Amino acid sequence: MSTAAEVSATFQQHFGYAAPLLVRAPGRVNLIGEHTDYNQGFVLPAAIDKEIYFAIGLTQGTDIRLVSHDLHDSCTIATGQVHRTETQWANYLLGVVAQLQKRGVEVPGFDCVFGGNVPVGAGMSSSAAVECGLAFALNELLSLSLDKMTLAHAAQKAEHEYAGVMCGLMDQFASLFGRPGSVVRLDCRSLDFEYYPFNTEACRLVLCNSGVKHSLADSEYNKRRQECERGVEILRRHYPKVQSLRDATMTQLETHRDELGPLTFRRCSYVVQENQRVITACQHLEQQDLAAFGQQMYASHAGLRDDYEVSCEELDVLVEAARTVPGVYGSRMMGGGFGGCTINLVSPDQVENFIRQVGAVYQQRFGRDLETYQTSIVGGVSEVASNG
Ligand code: GAF
Repeated sequence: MSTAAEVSATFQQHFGYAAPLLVRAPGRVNLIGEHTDYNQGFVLPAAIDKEIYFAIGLTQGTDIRLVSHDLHDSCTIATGQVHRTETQWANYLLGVVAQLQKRGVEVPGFDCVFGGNVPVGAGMSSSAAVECGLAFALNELLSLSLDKMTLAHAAQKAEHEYAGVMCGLMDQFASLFGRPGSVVRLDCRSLDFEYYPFNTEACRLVLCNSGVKHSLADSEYNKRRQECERGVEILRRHYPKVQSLRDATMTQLETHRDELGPLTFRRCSYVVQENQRVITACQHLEQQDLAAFGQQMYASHAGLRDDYEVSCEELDVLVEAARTVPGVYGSRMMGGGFGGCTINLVSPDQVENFIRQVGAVYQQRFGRDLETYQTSIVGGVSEVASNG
């Protein structure tokens, strides 16, 4: 856990000069639309006040010198020899450098210290924040004038190639395009997006961290993506216009249920329904009907648990516990799954009671304290301060 001031001070200490640039990059929540991004569907994320800070400056040398403030670790690599390393945290950064280099950017030596308060493995996209923060910082320092969507794609590719997770675009998009006080609906095919004001007078976003991090999460994530692709391959034999699950309907899935087989059918039907849920949920949000919005969240969780099979016992217990608390509109697991957080929409006057009641259930059931975060919605990646 580090503050921007601490990251900046460590830079001065470690490298002996003041960092020319300080950048903040937020993590994200996602209200609804899980595992829809890589199926070219819709998502509804927002950037939150859990952030990674970067102190960074270009050098005359040819080395990239990286320091993780939170892990008390460092890594140096020559700009001409950027590759995936054994040091996992460094890969998120080196992956971004490699993407810029692939686009023909000559990346000179630079010094960078980073650290922050996005809990790792909690489904709040700490890795996307790291990637997007560095992409933004290098874009500034090198005056590359790359637009934010290009930075998001470079960061996503870094995750594919240097972290081995075949993620969609949601997390990187949310970190870069967040707007204070608004959630944003992204169409992951056209890349059109629309902001929806999120009224914190009416409800608060509370995250409950299950504390579970399954080591299988990344490989299972990639497997889900392949299962979806397999579904599309089968559907296309009958409906050539189906390019992704975004284009599929439940009737098509039902018609070819036997050919799809039970597992692929379940995976695909979850995605098709989740996509529709995002559209419906946005209509409810426009009408400020939080109760109806919350019902879509519960349905999303049930699909993730039963059909997509990416939940776990702890997350299911948290959602069921939330359901019994007065003033809770909706609750669901958030992010890739296999651990991490639930996201809960709670009436402001019931937040304390919610935390107490769900915490008590969690303690009784699993024998450990529940970590919770009341989050607010902030703007996307930006400069904190510039000294030159
Ligand atoms: C992870 C991925 F990085 C996102 O792209 C998205 O697929 C999400 O899981 C599930 O909705 O956060």
